[in-house]
This record gives sequence, C-alpha cells and structure tokens, in this order.
Amino acid sequence: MVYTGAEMVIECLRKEGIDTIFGYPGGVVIPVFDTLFHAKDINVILTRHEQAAVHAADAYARTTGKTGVCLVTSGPGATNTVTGLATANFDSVPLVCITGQVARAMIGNDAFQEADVVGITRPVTKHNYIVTDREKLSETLKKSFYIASTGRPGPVVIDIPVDVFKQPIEDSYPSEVSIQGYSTPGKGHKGQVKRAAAAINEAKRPIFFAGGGINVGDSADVFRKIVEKTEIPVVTSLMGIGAIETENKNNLGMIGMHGTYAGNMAISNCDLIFGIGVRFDDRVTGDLSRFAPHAKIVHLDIDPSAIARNVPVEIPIVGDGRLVMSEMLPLLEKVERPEWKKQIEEWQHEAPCCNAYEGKDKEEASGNRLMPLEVLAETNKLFPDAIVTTEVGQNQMWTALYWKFTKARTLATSGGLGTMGYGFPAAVGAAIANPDKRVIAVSGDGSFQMNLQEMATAVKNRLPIIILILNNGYLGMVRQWQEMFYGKRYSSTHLNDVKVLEKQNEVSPDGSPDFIKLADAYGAAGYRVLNIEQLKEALEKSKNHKSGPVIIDCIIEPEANVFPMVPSGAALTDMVFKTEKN
Ligand SMILES: Cc1ncc(C[n+]2csc(CCOP(=O)(O)OP(=O)(O)O)c2C)c(N)n1
Ligand SMILES: [Mg+2]
Repeated sequence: MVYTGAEMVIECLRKEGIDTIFGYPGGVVIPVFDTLFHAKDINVILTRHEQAAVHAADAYARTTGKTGVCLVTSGPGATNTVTGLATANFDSVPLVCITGQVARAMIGNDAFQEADVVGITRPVTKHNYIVTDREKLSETLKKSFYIASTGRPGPVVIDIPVDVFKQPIEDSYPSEVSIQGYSTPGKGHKGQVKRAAAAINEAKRPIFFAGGGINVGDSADVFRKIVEKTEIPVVTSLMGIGAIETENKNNLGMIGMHGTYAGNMAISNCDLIFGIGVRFDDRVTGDLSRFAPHAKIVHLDIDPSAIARNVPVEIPIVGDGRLVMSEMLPLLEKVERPEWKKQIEEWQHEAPCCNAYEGKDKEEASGNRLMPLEVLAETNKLFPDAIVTTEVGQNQMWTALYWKFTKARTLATSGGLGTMGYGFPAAVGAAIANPDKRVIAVSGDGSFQMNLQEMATAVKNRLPIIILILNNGYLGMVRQWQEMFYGKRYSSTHLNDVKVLEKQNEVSPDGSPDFIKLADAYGAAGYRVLNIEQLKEALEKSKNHKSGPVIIDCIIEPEANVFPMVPSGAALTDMVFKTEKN
C-alpha cells in the first residue's frame, strides 16, 4: 500500500498495539496530528507541556508494562522532553518518543525551530535515530519499539523530518526486525544458577535485595514464591517497592539513605546478598568501602553492564529475572536459621517501624499540625488499592516508608534521576492507563509547582486523580539537609509561611499559590485540611468525586523530617534518628 510517512507512523502504532499517545503539536508534526485526526482508534492526550507528555507516557508504561508513546514538535518541543527521557532512561522505562524535525534540506542551516535532537538526547536514551530516508522509516519504527521494550527497557527517540512525514511511498510495516549486535539475555548460565542457589542455601545470614528490575521484568510473582519457600528476609530499593508486599513478614523494607533501621542493619550484617535487578547505587550503599563488609554478592541482572559496576560480585548471572528465578526456585531450600531470625526480630523490635521518627513527636509539633505519617496512613486506609505517584523530596521518602504497597506496578516515582515535577503528570498517565483504579499523586508544595499546568489535562480528561499536597511551605528535603548539616541556614528553601494558609478562605498566601483557588481556577475541586478530621472529610468527599481531579492541600508540620537518615558518605549503620536540639 502507499503510505505517507505520517500514515506509516499511525500504521506502526496500530501494529504495535498502541491505542493511546501523549503529545503536543507544532509546525513540523502537523502532518502526523492531521492523520491522527482521522484515526479514531488512537486516543491522543494533549498535555500542556512536552515534559509532562513524556512523564505521562512514562507512568502509562510503568503502571501497565506497555510501551509509552509521545509525539512532539522540533526545537523547543523536543528539548522540553529531555528531562522526561532522562527520567525514563534511569528507571528503565519502555518509551518511544517521536520528535518532528525540520525538512531534510534545512538541517544544519539554523532553520526555525531546529535542534540537534539526536545529539542532545543521545546520553539520556537507550537509543535514538534520525530518519533521513523515507524508505527506512517503517523499519526504524519497528526497531525503535523493539529496542524500547526488550532487554533492559528504556526510551528511544525517533527524529523525523517534516518532508519524510509528507512523502508517500509503497510501504508496509515489518513484522519482525533483526538488529546487529543487539541481543536480549534469556535464561542464565546453568552453572552460575546452580552455584548461586548453592551459595544461598549454604549462607548463614542471607538477604534478598529486590530492585526495580523485578517490577520492570514482571517477575514479582516468581520472586514472591522464592521468598515464601525460603523465608529469607528481603530488603528493597526505592524502585523495588512492590516486588513484595510491604506487609509481608519477610520484608524489612527499603534500604539506603532513608532506609528502615532493620533493613539497613540486616544488609550491613548479612553474609550473602542476592541482588535482583538492582544497581547498588550510592543512595543505597552509603559509603561503598563499608557497605555489607561480610557479604558475598550474587547479582542477577538483564544488563551485563550493571553487574559489578559498584560492588564486587562473586556470582554474576546475566539473564531475564523471571526465567532465572524460575530455574532457581526448585534448587532453593528452606533452611532454618534461628540466630539470624532472632537477630532480625531484635532489630525490628528496636525500631518496630520507622514511623516513630519524623524528627518531632506529635506533641512537639508546633500548633499540633498534621504529620506526614497520619496523612498517608489515613489516605492509605481509604484507598488501599490505589496507584501512587510521588514527587521528589520528603514526600517521596515518606510515601516509600509509610504506604503499604501490595502489588507490583502500583508506585510510579522518579528513582534514579529524582525529577521534581514528575509525579503529577505521571498521575495523569497512570489515570489514563488505569481507568478502573484511583490514582493518588503524593505531592510536595515545591514539586507540584513544576508541572501544575497539567491540571488542565486532568480536568479536560475528567481524571479522578487525588493530588495530596504535603504542604510544609518548604523545599523540605533540602531544608532538612540545611537543618542537619548547614547550621539551619534555610537558604532559598522557604516557599511559603504555612501559618497564612491556616486562615481558610482568606486572602493570598505569601509565596505559593492558594492551591484551593488554583483548583477552582481549573474547574477542579479543592480542600484545605489542617487536622485529621478535616482530612477524613476531604478524603471521603474525594472518594465520591469521580468526574475530575481533587486537590487536598494538607498543611503539615513545616519542619517534619524523614528519619532514619544515613548522612551522605556515611556507612548504612550510621543512621540518625533525630535532629540535634540546640
Ligand atoms: C528538577 C529538580 N530540581 C531540584 C531538585 C533538588 N530537590 C530535591 S528535593 C527538593 C525539595 C522538594 O520540595 P517539595 O516538592 O516541596 O517536597 P518536600 O521535600 O517538601 O516534601 C529539591 C529542590 C530536584 N530533585 N529536581
Ligand atoms: Mg515541600
């Protein structure tokens, strides 16, 4: 059949099973948007910023496992995607981003809205292409979808000049591709799998360290079977949350800078770590030279370059987590390790959960303000099956520590890049992808302002997202560092005096917008809550409000902290639980 380039893009979406894309138009992509105008089977979500389109496509992918797709124009449209691409790249999210480019004859001429997109996005994508030959378009599209979703997933950019979109040729979408030098690991090396299983069985103080790879690779069910069979304690990274239920008796929680006491103590004292789909990054290991000093490390990852990058690995296994763990399951034994069990229970008892630590007890909190734990616990009670997205900062760490996750793919958070402004557009993508679920966007008052224009997208698409702003009036996580390590000099972190916000329905606060009026301006519902009764009431109302987003502006204790904390560069066992009082 004869297809223009733009028609081939739509044909590709259909053949790849894509029914939803996120995008923003502009001159060079008008031919594609025009073709989409007639393609009633493809839902085009117009975001209000290209960065948000990428974050939305990213969370669409994270919460479903499908490949997220976005479409943006050349120049500023494309450069606006860079943070979103880097976010997805760091967290191994399958994404295809189609960027329009100026016409082939204009490339290199400083044409209007020209940018070297391949050059700019190379370091923040798994792969990228520019299609300068119409004949190669369909094959390149096929390769892009294949690369994005196989092996260790990641974002792929395809930059397409406007005249390629317009050019008709006899064409068809290929059913398969082969890419030289690109292979995707499957089953692990048999000998290594056996050695790993034997080492785990023999270990006296083993730990499973579950990473994001388990969620990305859809292997949580096999992993859970292994845990159920062996009863070996589990710790997770931030990205590994959901690989096992938060409440599972073997789960000691997240480790690292804001890890749980039991988790950090256990990994520091174990004699074997079985790391699955983890990177052992610096937020997790603390001082590398003092990380898990007695442990032999078994590391399973689909990406060979992730193995032994940061820690010495005794038994590496390159392979697909699901296949390798399925092979390991029958080889692993349930071994009684009473001393290890007792020791772990003691650590758990010493700090039954991390909830006790927010730097201040409820009574100490000025004006008896809401504490983050109670806000999250109350919300969690009413929405146990929600998909949760977070921004970055204290709100993110509180969610990771306090929310009780039961399933994989129910947390979308920017782990590797730590992108403020991710959470709310991510909630938009998650809500579009999961119309039967409630999506809670846990937000910081700072981060929310980085992409709050997406209120329009949420309202327009009637997405019942609950935006739970943990409003402390600060760039809280930076303020916490300033409090602990910079003599309480709150340089450029004070956003707003939350006292002003206590006066309900009164005039303008002194910095941040009045989030209730903001909701109103967009035609959304908004509630400001100062205590637990008001919070409960707002949550109940939100539960019944399904026709659009709701902002719940929770005025929390401004100087609540995230504890435990391992100061930067310290060992995981050097946890701090309270700020020194002056
Ligand atoms: C785009 C971006 N800029 C800056 C930072 C550095 N940073 C990390 S946390 C944080 C504060 C976030 O404030 P807020 O959203 O209010 O969350 P809180 O910590 O108060 O919960 C900042 C500035 C970042 N992570 N991302
Ligand atoms: Mg804040």
